[in-house]
Amino acid sequence: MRCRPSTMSSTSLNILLFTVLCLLVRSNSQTVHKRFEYKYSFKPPYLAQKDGSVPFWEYGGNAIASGESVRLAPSLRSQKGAIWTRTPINFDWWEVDVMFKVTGRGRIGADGLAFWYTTARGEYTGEVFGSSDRWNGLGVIFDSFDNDNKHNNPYVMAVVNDGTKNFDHKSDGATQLLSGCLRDFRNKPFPTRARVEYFLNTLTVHFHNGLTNNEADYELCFRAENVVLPRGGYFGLSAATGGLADDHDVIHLLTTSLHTTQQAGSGQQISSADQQKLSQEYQEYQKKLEQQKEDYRKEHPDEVRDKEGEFDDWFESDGQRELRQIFQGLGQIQDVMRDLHKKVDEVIGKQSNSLSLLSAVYSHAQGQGLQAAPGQPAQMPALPISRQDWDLMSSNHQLVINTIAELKGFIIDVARKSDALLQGGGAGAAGAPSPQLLSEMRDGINVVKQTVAGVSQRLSAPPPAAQALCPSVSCVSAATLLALLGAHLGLMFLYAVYKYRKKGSSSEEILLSDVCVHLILRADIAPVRAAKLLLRLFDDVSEN
Ligand SMILES: [Ca+2]
Ligand SMILES: [Ca+2]
Repeated sequence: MRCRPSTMSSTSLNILLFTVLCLLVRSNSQTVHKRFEYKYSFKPPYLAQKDGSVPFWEYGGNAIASGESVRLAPSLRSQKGAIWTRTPINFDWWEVDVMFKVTGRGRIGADGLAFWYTTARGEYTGEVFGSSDRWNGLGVIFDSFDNDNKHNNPYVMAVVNDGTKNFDHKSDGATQLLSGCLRDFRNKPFPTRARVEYFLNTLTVHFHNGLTNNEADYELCFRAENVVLPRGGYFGLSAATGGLADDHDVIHLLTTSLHTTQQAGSGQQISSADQQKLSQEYQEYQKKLEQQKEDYRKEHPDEVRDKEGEFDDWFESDGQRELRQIFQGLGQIQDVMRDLHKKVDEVIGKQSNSLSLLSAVYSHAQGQGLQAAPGQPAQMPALPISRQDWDLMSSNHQLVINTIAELKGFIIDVARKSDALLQGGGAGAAGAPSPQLLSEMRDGINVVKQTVAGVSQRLSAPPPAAQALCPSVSCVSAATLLALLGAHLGLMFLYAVYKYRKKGSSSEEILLSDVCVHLILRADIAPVRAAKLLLRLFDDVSEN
């Protein structure tokens, strides 16, 4: 009995470990495979070619592409521009990293910039941040201007549209947005970045505030689950200015397709042959660009220098330099803080790990303690009797044994006296009991003997088992039964004595009957042993 719980607990522990292992293996097997999609990306240097075109992309409106960035909308009034992928995407899940700068002289800017994933390419001079209204798909909007005057701009938000809704500029899309976060992305020392991830119908937007140049400084803007976007859409970027105007520059847009393991496995089989060809293509393209740039430099040596000079003038003011130094200092402080943060996270992680281990060990030990200790505290609740009852019972047993020892003395005495009586009766014929009486007595005694033997057999079973067998409420207790048996025995014996006395009485007979009455009437006689001893006495008597 005691072994079973511990084996059970070890089995359950094994099952738990197995489950954890299974989960670990499963989570490892579900690693996301990423693939950079250069046909849906652009980045400096040589973002735009010599003719101004951006490979795999089309732009229009007031947008201008240079080698370093795409200026979607310049800081002039009512400007609009956009850039779109030429072909729709051919993968389901993706991650797009957009690095951009929204800069302007004003304390407040307008209107903002948007990233799109829509079933059709939008206009270049549309109503919603330079793109079309009633789009079908997703728009991640960086809204600079506070139209509803709630002092909650600049704001980053995602708006999913099924092609039927008009964007509500008056409320800054407050009633239409899926989710968003309040982030200032204007006039930052470094370019701001947004990482939009759409994987297994979960849309996550991380934002990099541009206070540092560190790749790791993204923070979560929002995460939205159960987002269903149409398949095979186009990526796009657009921007617009209003009465107030910012420069809206996009430095890069990097697309990565995301694949689960199964998808990646099937995809790799197809691409293994293709891959070499594509990388070759890419390298050739890079060489061509390099060549073109060299040619351009040779042809226009002054222009390049002038441009660089312009930039130098722009950036070399004392205020700017000071500001940059401050920001650099701040960036370093932030780096240190982030390292500290990571370390604190590590410490907390380790602590919680060890805590959970400790608690697991503690609970396991506690469970085993209950099973291992044979002591009453652990097992008492399983039995129908309490410890007090148990103690009472054992003390009663002791009392019974003492009483029986006392009784034994009496009975031996009685036996001796009855022997003497019988011998005396044998000598005198008048006082001898008739054979008929003796046989009657023997029969009666045999009946009692059988009953007592049965009872003693039952009583010899261990008390807890006896307790467990009979329901505690309705059972006749052993004491009651034995009292009844004792009374029965007593009556039998009294009857025998009475019959015996009828035949002929003497002083010895009176003594015998008195002793028996005394025995039976004694309150503290332990019934079992008394019955057994009486039985033996009767055996002796009947044999004689
Ligand atoms: Ca707005
Ligand atoms: Ca607002």
